[in-house]
Amino acid sequence: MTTVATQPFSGQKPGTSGLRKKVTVFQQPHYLENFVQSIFDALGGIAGQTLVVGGDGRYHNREAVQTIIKMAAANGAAKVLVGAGGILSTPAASCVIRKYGTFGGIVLSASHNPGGPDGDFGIKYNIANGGPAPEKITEAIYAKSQTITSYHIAEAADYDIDTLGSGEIGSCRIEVIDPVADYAELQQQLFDFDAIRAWFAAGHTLCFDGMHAVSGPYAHRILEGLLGAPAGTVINGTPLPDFGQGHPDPNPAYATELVARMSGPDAPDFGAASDGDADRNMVVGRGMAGEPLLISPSDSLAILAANATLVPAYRAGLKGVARSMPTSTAVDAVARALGIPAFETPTGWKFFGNLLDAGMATLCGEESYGTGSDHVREKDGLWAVLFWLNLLATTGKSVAQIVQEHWSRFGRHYYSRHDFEGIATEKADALMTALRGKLATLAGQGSHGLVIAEADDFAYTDPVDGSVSRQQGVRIVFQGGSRIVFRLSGTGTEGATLRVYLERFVADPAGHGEPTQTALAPLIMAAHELAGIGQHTGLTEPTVVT
Ligand code: VG1
Ligand code: CO
Repeated sequence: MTTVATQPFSGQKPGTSGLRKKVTVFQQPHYLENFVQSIFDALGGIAGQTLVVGGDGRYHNREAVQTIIKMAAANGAAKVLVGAGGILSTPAASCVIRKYGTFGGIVLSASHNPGGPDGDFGIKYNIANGGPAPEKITEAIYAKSQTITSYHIAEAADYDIDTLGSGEIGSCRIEVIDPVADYAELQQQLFDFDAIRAWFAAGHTLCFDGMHAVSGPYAHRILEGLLGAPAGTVINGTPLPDFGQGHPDPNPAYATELVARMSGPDAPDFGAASDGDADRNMVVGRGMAGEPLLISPSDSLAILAANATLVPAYRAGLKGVARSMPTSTAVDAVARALGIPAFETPTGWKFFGNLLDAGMATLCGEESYGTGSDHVREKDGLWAVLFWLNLLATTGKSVAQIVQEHWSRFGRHYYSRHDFEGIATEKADALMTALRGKLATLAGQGSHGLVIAEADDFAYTDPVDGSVSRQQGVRIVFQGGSRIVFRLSGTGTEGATLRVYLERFVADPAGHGEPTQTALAPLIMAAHELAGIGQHTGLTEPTVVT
């Protein structure tokens, strides 16, 4: 066990979901070590504790796992549970932390960001409830990283992380665990596996795209193994360190192979994709005239909430629902009908943890293809797919039928996100500052046939611990309930990304058949005008539309 002298690196500040930087940044000597020691120090040390470690298998994952287990040992941890091969999806890590009651866990992932030697790497800390560390802790980690002078590490040979079983580094027990088993067991307690098995046996079909990322092993074992879906149901199901040079972000822009397979008359009944660390989900049905039916994540959350009692785990009903502020208000309409509370939180899963722990919410979701429940404390991609499969199997309906019936009952919330990527940070900051500067004067103003009812900069007071998070996004609400939200991404590693979120509610089913971008056209124009996107960034069109 040695202590190594070091100096702080600037910028080790966790964003929306952990610390994300280029792989080359993490490869600098002491960079990862500094951050890991800062985590341990911010927690008041980890002597005698048990930690979970694993990641999404991206480039540099295995090296980072070795560093972390040696540092855990040198910092006096009693035990480290490591996913075999260094693999643990984000929801599986959450599951393992909870199931074994560990002190916490370290998840290595940059989620939907591309991987490989020139790609991104990331690290985040999850607390004992299995969820992302709250801001109080991430701020303490950052503070430690700025004053660090040394770290502890075992000078040991690399540990064999590919063989299940236990051994030790010094007096620290290292247990290499099956990364899928505990997660698969949990899912079987939640859903009606018999009904889903029967649905597949009756010839229904699914295409699940693992996008060469970490959901593959989970999807193979659960869908093709436990549920008897035919081989080939899971595509791109072997995790690769560079995700096959793809962008493991399950949305219409990047899940192009899935969208192609869901097109045409022979498309499977249901399609889904998951991201780098398997916490996101995109769900697709068979649409009309060979078009894929892309379900907006906000709608998916609302539909799962409205139908939750068809699933064994939620048969007794939901305690409440929660969504991030930019997520559409579709789920709020369901909550009103069910007579349960709906919470609006800042972007990022860490804000759901307290609501779930306190039993105030059962289902949570974000517009960024993230959905989850109180079964773990992370969003969970495959869980959402199993939830949909359970609904399809139990109702005997098609995806399109379920979606249409939902809109007829609750109205349709047209929704889209426009991203403007690669903006110089100063320009993006100037845009947000200018927008914030005029918020007070916006109410009553008109724009493209819309009248602004209210405008503010979203601040959140956690109803459980009273902590306050400010400047979480500018929201502009129009008369009639349409909304535009502006915020800057907190997960990127280069420049800034402006996210513009657009929502329009249409109650009358006669108005539910428009293409989304057409239905939102006046809002899109208003967004450009209000924020001066072109003047500030030089971009007249978004780089990604989801
Ligand atoms: C994005 C999404 C946010 C999500 C976060 C982490 O953050 O918008 O909803 O919680 O990614 O998801 P941002 O700050 O870039 O908008 V993941 O699957 O990347 O861990
Ligand atoms: Co993710």
